[in-house]
Amino acid sequence: MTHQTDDLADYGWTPFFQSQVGIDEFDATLPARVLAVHRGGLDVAQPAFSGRIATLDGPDDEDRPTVGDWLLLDRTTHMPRRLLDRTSVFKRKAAGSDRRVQLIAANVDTLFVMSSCNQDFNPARIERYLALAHEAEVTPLLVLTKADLADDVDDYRQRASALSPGLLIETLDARDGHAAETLLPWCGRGQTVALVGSSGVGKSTLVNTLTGQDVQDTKGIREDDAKGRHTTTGRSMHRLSAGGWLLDTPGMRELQLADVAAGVDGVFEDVVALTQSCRFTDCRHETEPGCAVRAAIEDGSLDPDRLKRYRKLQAEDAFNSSTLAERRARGRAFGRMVKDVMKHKRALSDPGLD
Ligand SMILES: Nc1nc2c(ncn2[C@@H]2O[C@H](COP(=O)(O)OP(=O)(O)OP(=O)(O)O)[C@@H](O)[C@H]2O)c(=O)[nH]1
Ligand SMILES: [Mg+2]
Ligand SMILES: [Zn+2]
Repeated sequence: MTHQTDDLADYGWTPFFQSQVGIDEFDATLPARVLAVHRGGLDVAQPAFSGRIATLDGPDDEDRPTVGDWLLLDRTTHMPRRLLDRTSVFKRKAAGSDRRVQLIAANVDTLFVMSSCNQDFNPARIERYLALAHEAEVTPLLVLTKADLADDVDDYRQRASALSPGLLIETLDARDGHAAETLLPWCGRGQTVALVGSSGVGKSTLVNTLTGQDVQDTKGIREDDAKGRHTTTGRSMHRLSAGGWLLDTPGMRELQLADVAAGVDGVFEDVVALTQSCRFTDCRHETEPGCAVRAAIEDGSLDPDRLKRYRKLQAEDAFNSSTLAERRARGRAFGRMVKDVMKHKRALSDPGLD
């Protein structure tokens, strides 16, 4: 058994997952990681078995497996038996009018938020991605590409570090093999990364550098994705030279804000802290007396543009969440979610449980 869990670690298996499986169940099943989701089934892999298996249905959108998930398979039939709790999950509102939740990726450890050291550098976009990372409970790493083309890389670094307290930032040339060394702490054995960033920042270039292969086109040409339908023939998870996994799906590239209130507040901790010092708890930071937010703008400690971006994200989130909330009220998803969050919080605050 020790031997098996050791090999499983190559795929990202950790004590977090092991702790969810009793000894008897562990003997009767095979844990396997979902590498790709297709209409007719799931591609899974683990040390002794890999292949296409039937999908696993669940009562709620969030109970269905997505890329990166861990499943327990029947040892003989390889039918999926159970989906394990996730350390993190990216989701968005599904296309179409009924606004269901669509899962994009699970069990990602680090999100590479990519931007370039040129005119593409856009604080609003970076903050949006950081909010997504916070909401998914994934550690963001800001990767600033094209450092080789910039006159003053430190200037970009400084502007970026103002976006989120304690934000991790790396600057690199995505084409250069040294990029793999720079990113090694996040790409080692069993670690899972995903990346986001606008067209041309060097995502495909970095994927090729980190995998040591030409797995993706880097011509900067948009792939032809007819509305809502994706002809993804490739795998969704790539093995990295350093031993980790890179999760790359069309969904990851199209992530939008959906129900990310906590994520937005996480990125704008400084603004949130200010709002808590306003004299009125329902302060709109407009003409109210004793407004700490306006005071901070006046004394120069808060960038008014940052406040604007915060409000825009909040408004966008309020719109998205209201429809999700309606859906949740109908289903039993909400109770489950609360339970999951509480469980996760407990696990985080008490490492002894893991
Ligand atoms: N000088 C320099 N060029 C880079 C760097 N990263 C990427 N490029 C170039 O920028 C162009 C676009 O890179 P891609 O990797 O295709 O960008 P992408 O993010 O995958 O773009 P989309 O697939 O359109 O989303 C290519 O010509 C790369 O060679 C870098 O760090 N430095
Ligand atoms: Mg690309
Ligand atoms: Zn105020």
